[in-house]
Amino acid sequence: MNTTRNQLIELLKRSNQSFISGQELSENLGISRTAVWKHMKELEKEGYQVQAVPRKGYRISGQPDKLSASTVKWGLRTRWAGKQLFHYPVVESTQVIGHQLAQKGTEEGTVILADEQTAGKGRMGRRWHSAKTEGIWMSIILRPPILPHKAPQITLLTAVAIAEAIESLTNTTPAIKWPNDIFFHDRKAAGILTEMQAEQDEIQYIVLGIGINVNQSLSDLPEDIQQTATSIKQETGIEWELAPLVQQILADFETYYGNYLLNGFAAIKEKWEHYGYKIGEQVHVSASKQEYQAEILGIAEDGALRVRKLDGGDENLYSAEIHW
Ligand code: BT5
Repeated sequence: MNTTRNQLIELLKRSNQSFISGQELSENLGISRTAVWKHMKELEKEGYQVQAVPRKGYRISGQPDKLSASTVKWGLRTRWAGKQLFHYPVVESTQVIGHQLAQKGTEEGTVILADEQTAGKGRMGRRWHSAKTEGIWMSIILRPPILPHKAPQITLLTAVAIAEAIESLTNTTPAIKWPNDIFFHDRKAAGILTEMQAEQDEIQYIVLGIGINVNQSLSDLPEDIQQTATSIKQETGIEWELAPLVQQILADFETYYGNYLLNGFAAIKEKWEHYGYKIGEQVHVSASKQEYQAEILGIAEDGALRVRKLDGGDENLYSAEIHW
């Protein structure tokens, strides 16, 4: 989104419901009054209700409920997450765009959003179903000053931020299934994909992918995941606007990520365990060619999954699939 539009949105947001004159906007933005008028027309095309009253100026009296760079910016309360934001109607995958931008040096916190992905990616070459306007399909570019082997901790703290954001907005409590899934009642509603470009002891960048099913009915989901997936709408019985959810996730993410960089992962462990799925229960573990039944104990201070095997032996898992 271009910077003039960003600034215009900031000014309109600040003036809240009162009018702001074309003159004031033009002076603040350093553009002509005709250019201001053109920007207001663009906002109108995006679905904003713009009131233009002679001698008073402009006022926004209504916002569209669809996702766009402007609607996300409008209520965004972050310092850096999503300050630069790109929105596309259709992409192959927001991850692909994230990598392209990150390689060009794009700043940390840049967000890529899409209404629809034609080749949404899961982990290990799996597909992520990302139908049009029914969910949040988003990638965030990060440049954390941490060692590459710690990158999985970013997945875990992101899961906490998503769980908290969903809970605070929708009043339903999700669970986090280690390492990267958000669940409701044994069904997956969201997944996280953390892709990294790194050298031996330095992360160049991370493209953090977040996929959340929001407004899908069961029949909107492809048949192969109808028994295993859900959406926030299916859990709450109502449709949700996407922009406020994106804003809340970015705000919570910014807090957890900032806290993590300052204080390390141990500070997040307790929060994670609060949402942790199947803690204290028996699950099936597939880990590096080993398969066994184990009880989930929680996570370690470095984010490893702590399990107790049936023979009593404890293990800390860094890479494994959990089934039940
Ligand atoms: C994930 O992989 O859960 C990571 C998903 C990340 C998606 C986001 S969307 C924005 C960004 N751009 C991308 O291209 N990707 C990221 P994994 O744990 O491997 O789970 C994949 C499995 O989840 C699939 O094999 C299906 O079984 C199931 N699945 C696919 N689409 C789903 C959906 N919409 N809802 C629930 N389950 C789904």
